[in-house]
Amino acid sequence: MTGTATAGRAGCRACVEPDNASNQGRQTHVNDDNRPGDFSEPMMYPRYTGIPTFMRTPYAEALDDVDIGLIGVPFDGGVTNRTGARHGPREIRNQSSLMRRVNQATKVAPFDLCRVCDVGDTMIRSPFHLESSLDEIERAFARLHAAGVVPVAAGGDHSVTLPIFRAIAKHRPVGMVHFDAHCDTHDDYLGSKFHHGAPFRRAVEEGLLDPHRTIQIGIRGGVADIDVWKFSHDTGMRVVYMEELFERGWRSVIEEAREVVGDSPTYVSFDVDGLDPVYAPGTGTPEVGGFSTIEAQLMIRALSGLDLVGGDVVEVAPPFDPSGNTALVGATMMFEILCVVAQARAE
Ligand SMILES: [Mn+2]
Repeated sequence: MTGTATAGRAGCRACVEPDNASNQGRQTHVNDDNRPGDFSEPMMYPRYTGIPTFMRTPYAEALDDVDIGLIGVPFDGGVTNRTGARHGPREIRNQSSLMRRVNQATKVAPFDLCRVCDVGDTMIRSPFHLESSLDEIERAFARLHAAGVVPVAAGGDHSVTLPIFRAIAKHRPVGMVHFDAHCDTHDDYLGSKFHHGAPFRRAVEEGLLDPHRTIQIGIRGGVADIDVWKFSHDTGMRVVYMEELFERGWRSVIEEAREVVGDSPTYVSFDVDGLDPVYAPGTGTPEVGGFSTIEAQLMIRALSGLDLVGGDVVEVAPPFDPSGNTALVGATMMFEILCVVAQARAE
């Protein structure tokens, strides 16, 4: 097995591995001897078998031996129009069985660099109460953060990134590379400060997100008010509208993104509606004229080397795409984010 992986995977002792007779008494260590028929870890099982954890990683209840936690946030109570993202984590888990161990393009092997586990879903006991749901999400991520576990999350709608920031950015604001069709810096809507169009306005107000270290890429779509994203511009966020990305190309834009976020802690938030709906129709607020899957992959890979402290893929709404393709795309973007976050975590 080739790759830049050097750390050697000690095995995730906290992890509960799916019961498999072939696994009894076997080490979880992955080495160069992997070959078909080697069932030494869940990722080597046939991909249509077993309990569908994220990317076939071991499921962990305890966090003692976890470096990166893949976590689901099944909540869409912040959606302003078409709900469905609460079903995202389950379908992303299902489609993520198609992920493999090594990123062919970058040679990064995230499961060798870090102990990566599926740490389950954030339990939301009061889903009909938006603000207390956000509190519950925050507590789940605070538990990860306290254990030194870096989160790579699957939403859920984009409102969930605010409580993630409340958990991981309390002591210092983070920068952000944000892929989306919308800036999500709107104000109150229908009497609520909290919804999936406003998380980053609230995050700046709460001192969790540094707007000068924030870049928003892929913004487009008709608007009710031409000044709808005024908050982003007024606070100094770098807003890259889709026309600019199209004209300049992904490489130039991502070089600028690296300059914007610099060397300090940075989060990657990937809303699948940033992609053109031909690639990701299963989302609540599709906008035509977006970037492609390969452009997204290249942009995420080009974040390698930044001080990445977490990431998410949000707004996968499986009911709008019964083919499962949007969830496959979401799982793939999650894998790409995992690869660059694992590089950062391993340093
Ligand atoms: Mn969004």
